[in-house]
This record gives sequence, structure tokens and C-alpha cells, in this order.
Amino acid sequence: MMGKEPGPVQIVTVSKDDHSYSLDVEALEQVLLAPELREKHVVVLSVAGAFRKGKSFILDFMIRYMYGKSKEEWLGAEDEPLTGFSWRGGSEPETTGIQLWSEVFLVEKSDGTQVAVLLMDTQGAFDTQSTVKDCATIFALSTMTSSIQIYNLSQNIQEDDLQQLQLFTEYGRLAMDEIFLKPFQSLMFLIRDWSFPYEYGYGFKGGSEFLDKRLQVKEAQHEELQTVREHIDSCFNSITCFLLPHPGLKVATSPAFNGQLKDVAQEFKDQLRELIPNLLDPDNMAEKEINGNKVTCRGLVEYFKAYIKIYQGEDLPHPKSMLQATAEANNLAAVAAAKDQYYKNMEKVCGGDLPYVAPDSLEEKQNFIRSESLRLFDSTKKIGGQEFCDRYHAELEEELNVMWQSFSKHNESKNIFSAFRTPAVLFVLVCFLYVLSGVLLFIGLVTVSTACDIVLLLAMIAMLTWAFIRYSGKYRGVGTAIDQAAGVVLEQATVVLNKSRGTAVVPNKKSS
Ligand SMILES: Nc1nc2c(ncn2[C@@H]2O[C@H](COP(=O)(O)OP(=O)(O)OP(=O)(O)O)[C@@H](O)[C@H]2O)c(=O)[nH]1
Ligand SMILES: [Mg+2]
Repeated sequence: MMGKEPGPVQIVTVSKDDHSYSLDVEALEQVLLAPELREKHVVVLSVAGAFRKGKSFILDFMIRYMYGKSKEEWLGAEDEPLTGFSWRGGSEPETTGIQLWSEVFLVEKSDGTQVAVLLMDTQGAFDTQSTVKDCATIFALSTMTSSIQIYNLSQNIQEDDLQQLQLFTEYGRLAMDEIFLKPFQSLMFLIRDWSFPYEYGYGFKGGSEFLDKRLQVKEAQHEELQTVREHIDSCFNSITCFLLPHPGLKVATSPAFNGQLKDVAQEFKDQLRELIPNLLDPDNMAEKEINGNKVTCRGLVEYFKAYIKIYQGEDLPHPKSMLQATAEANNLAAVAAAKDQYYKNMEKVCGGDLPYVAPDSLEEKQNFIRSESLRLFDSTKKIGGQEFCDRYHAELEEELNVMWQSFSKHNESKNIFSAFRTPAVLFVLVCFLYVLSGVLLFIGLVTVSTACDIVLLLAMIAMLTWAFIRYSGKYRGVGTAIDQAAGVVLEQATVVLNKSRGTAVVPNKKSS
């Protein structure tokens, strides 16, 4: 970025059309691969959370601090507009994808080591254009690549804020190769517009007390609430909280407000003076670590490339909206119950060791059991509406068809005749050839009679081989071949018999 004015650099872009993500490697390398930076350990501070809640705004004060921290009044002049990451009023989302501040700040810790500080701004979650997957991906990517993640919330920590955090961090954890006990580093809940200073005072102290209360796991709590808290606790090395007061009505509502301090409430400015120097104190900032090793600027480029690839691929499951996920679970449970009922009832009719059932009667029973099972599915109350339900109904029908095929085959295999079809055919063939050979010999056709004997011998060998295969279960391929050959013989014999009968007797009646 030499020679250029520092500014925001877009490194991850989310496509609005097909919701795909792309990493601008060149831009990322320009930020991180400057010769004086590339081997330095990196601290990445990211701000993430719902859209339109002042994320870019607070980051711009951090940028001010980094440039003016040597001065007593780093917060700036009273009428100076606030610049940096693009922020603005209004209801429409502003920041998209992930942006970095082009200038990486080199700071020195008290032990003399230098670290590179990178500021990261992210797209607001739950805006009008992004899917749950988009939001989860941006949040996960920024959590995975940052050492300090600031979770920007408005007014309070609500249970759904914790649930979203759980979903997003889980999505991040899923993409990591190995699961470490604590996959991420530091998380800070930044509560904006804190309105209850009489309960918990502004700043870190009140924040810490408030957080302890909110993240407490109690015996009496519902399991669901406990799991969320335990999950969040298991994901981060350290969790802190800061309560920030309301910045004043001009900041929140005036279209003409452009960041000048004179329009910002005094207590907000006071708390910024506590928050930002503390957050950006070189000794407080944890370097980015992956797998227990500190990451350099150069290493971070590689991690970015690897992580984005995972989110570009199709391997990860798609996080869904709460309604959709619940509807799916509901419908799947109903499908499972219906299938279970079908299976149990069919087992009673023709399962396991029960004797062979005539195909007609079995089909009739099956039709009844099937309609009962479909009725059970239809009568179960399900979330998600008719269209959604129809899809699972069709799926259930499909699965019942497959089960029916299998029951019907199983029943067929119990038919004694079909089990002994091959030996019966071979036996009749042997008898027939024996008689034929005798007759031929009697009328003097010795050669033909010998040929008959040879075929007879072959049929007997086939019969013995078949018996051996059935008994031992070996060489099943040969067994199938013998079955097929017997099938062909039977078919031909039937055709011949039918022909001779058909000309003499009634026109053939369709067998059922
Ligand atoms: N109520 C309130 N408004 C704030 C605060 N900080 C900034 N704002 C206002 O909130 C609006 C949005 O600020 P941004 O910084 O653009 O918000 P953002 O979270 O980055 O928004 P997106 O980039 O769209 O996600 C601006 O009008 C700010 O003046 C705050 O602490 N409380
Ligand atoms: Mg923004």
C-alpha cells in the first residue's frame, strides 16, 4: 500500500446472486506481505454482529487511536468527521463481505517484541440479502482468522444472540481440521446503548459482572440453555464484556451527523477512552495462534486461502433458518414414525419365519398397511406448511415402495416350489431323458440315445452341484447359472406345452 492513502480493502466478497464467496488474494497479499511485516506475529481484531449496529463506526475510532495514540487527545477534534471503514446512517446495510484496514500497525510490547495489528470489519449479519449460510460463513471466517473477535450487540445479551453465536462458532469449528479444546481465542461482547447502568455500570467491570450472570450455568436451567453456554465457553480461551452507553440521539438519528465528536454524548466518549486504549494496549492483545503456534502475517495469508476453500466447497452442511431446520426435523420424525409402523405391521403379516403368503392376499394387506402408514404421516402435526409436507410425503411413498419390494421378495423366497424349482425341473428332465433314451434304444437309434444319456448325465451333475452350492453357500455364481438354465428349460417346456394344448383346448386363459 506504499504511497497510497490508507483505506479499507475488500478481501472477501459475497456474491449476491449465487451466494458464493471469493477471496481477493492479491489485495490480501498487498496488505500482509510488506517486507517489514511478513515475518511479524499478527494480532487480528475483528468486529462482527448484526447489521446497522455501529460496527464500522467503532472501528473508525480504533483507527483514530492507532494513528494518534501518542497524543493525549487521540479521540480527535470536536468537529472532525469520522473516516475510515465506511459507515453511515440509514436502514440499509453498508459493509459487505470482509474488509481489512490497508495499514497494518506495528506495535511494541513491553518485552520489546513487535507485533502487527490488523483491523477487520465484517458484513452485518441478518441483513435483508444474506442467507443464514452467508452470515454463518462471514462470522465463522472472521472468528477463525482473528485473535480478538468483538461480538457487537445492541442493548442486551439475548438468548437468540447466544444461539446465533453457538451456530456460527460451530460452523467455524466444523471447518477446522482438528478439534482443539478451545478452537478460538478471545471473544468480547460489546453491548451498545447499554441502558441499565444502575444495575451494571458501564465499562469492563459492569460488563464482566453482567456477563458472569448471563453465561452462568445453573442446575435448574433447562438443558438447552446450559448447552448453549457450555458450547460458547468451550470455544473461546477468554470471554469478556464491555457495556457502552448510548452515543446520543444525534448519532443514532440525525442524517446530517458525520461523526463529529461535538454531537456525541459525553459518557459515550468517556467510555471510548476506557475501551479502546485498553483493547489496543500492545500487552493486552493476544497474537493470532493456530494449533498452538503464533501466526505471522505471511502465515495468515495461507490460512485465509485454506479456510475460504473450505467454505467454497460443498463438503460442509448448509446451516438453515430455525424454521426450516425445525420443519425438516419435524417431517423427518413423522416419516420415521410412519415407516416404523409400516415395517412392524408388515412383519406381523409376512416377516421373519412366518410362512409363505399368497401374493394376492399379501398385496391386499400391504395396500391397507401402506395407506394406514401414510395416514399416520398426514395426521401428524408438522411445522413447515403443506408444500414442505408434500415433499416428505412423496419421499415416504418412495421409501415404502422400496420396503414393499423387499418384503415381497422375501415372501417369494419362502415359496417351497420356487425354492425347489431348479431341482424339480432337473429331476423331471432326468426322468424324461431316461425314458426317451430307453425308447430310442428300443427303436434302434443308438447314437441319439447315447446323446440323451450324456445330457442326462450333465443334468444329474448339475443337480448335485446345485445341491452342494445350496448346502455350502459357496460358488453362488455357478448356482445362479444353473437356476437360470433351469428357468430357460422350464420356460421352453411351458411354451411347447401351451402350444400343443392351445391348439387342442380352450384359447389360453391369462394366468393370474
Ligand atoms: N444507537 C446507536 N447508534 C450507533 C452507535 N454507533 C454508531 N451508531 C449509528 O449507527 C449507524 C450505523 O453505523 P455503522 O457503523 O455503519 O453500522 P454497521 O454495524 O457497520 O452497519 P453494516 O455495515 O450495515 O453492518 C450510524 O448511523 C451510526 O451513527 C451506537 O453505539 N448506538
Ligand atoms: Mg459496517
